[in-house]
Amino acid sequence: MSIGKLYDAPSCRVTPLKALVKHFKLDVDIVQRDAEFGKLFPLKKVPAFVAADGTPIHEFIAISYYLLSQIPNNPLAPKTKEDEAEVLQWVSFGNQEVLGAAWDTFGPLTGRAPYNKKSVDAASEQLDKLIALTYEPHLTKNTYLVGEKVTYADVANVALLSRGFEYLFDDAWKKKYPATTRWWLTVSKNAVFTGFDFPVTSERIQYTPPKKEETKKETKKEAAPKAANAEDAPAPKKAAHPLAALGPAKEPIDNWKRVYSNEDTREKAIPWFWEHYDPEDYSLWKVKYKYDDELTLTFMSTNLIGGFVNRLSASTKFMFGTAVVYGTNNDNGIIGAFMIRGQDHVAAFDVAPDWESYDFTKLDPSKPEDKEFVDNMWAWDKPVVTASGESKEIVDGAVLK
Ligand SMILES: N[C@@H](CCC(=O)N[C@@H](CS)C(=O)NCC(=O)O)C(=O)O
Repeated sequence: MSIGKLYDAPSCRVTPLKALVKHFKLDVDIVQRDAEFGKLFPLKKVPAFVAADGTPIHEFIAISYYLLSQIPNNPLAPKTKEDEAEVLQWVSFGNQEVLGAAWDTFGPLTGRAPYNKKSVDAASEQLDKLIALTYEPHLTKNTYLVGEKVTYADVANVALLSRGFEYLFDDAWKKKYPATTRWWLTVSKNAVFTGFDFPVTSERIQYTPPKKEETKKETKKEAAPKAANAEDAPAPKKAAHPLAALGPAKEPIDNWKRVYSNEDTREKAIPWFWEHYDPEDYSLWKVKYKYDDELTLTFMSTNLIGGFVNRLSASTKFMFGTAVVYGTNNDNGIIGAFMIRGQDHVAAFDVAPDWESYDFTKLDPSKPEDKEFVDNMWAWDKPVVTASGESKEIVDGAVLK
């Protein structure tokens, strides 16, 4: 009978566990996540391990120690109690501090988490600071993290740092941290990692605009042949849009769209918006999907709002807005904020055949909570707080511009 089963996943926390299983030929089944996974591990996070007696164990460090305890005459074992504490120290440090800062940097840069330049820059600085103050001085004087030989401290930390070498640490970085680089390159080739591939980049991954920016660009392309002020553009061949009867607004909506496209949302665009917002010419609306309960995978919800925004294109000249998907697979919702020309939301939204799938609530920006809602929707950098008070991260969004 096997010792247990380890759920497989492309996660740098799972890699060292799989390495232990394979290198030390532990009798562990490495399995794909199944229906039982969600029942035993309701947070649905990996690593996750089920011992032979059925005990479910989560947390990278706990599973590591369980597997290490199964290796007879473990050559990775530290020699003294002090070394043992140091191994635990480095494993905990790598798992929490280092991977935390690394994820907050590479997650958004690789499109796996929402991008916010300030947060990414801060996380990247923090990652470098951790390395500069810990690994680099230590490894300048020592070959390995603990004692004179490879321990699990090295195995775990090399894996936990692997996304840094894969996406972030360019050649200049490697020159700046030669001891960390030397140690990482050496240990990543250690026999314990036989069969594992650790990609090494020479250039730092660059931020590629998320869908929000792409939507902005696409709309810009469409708008290009029109006059600079779209509201003054000649009427299209199709029947005039009812909102065209309102005539030009005092502050053309395109000015705002330009600021939103080109400036940092929180720092520049939002303050500009409130300085120029004219509640006589425009109104603001909270737009909420009626059937959140029926949403399943977040990417499907993202497709849904992308489609909604596309179908609103006949009203593009008269409105601006963002809609976001928040939450996780099988537990997500859709909400957005839109500014429209005039006060009649039906005229703006009923160009989209699915507009009745949404609830529309007029916002009053003289109320701080409504104003903050608009800010949060347009910046989409903060979690959405649901009616029941739960805070849920934004996964993706779409901009109508
Ligand atoms: N404290 C946990 C963190 C586990 C964790 O965040 N795992 C990530 C992958 S490395 C995950 O499963 N994320 C998916 C999610 O948060 O839904 C540990 O140390 O094992």
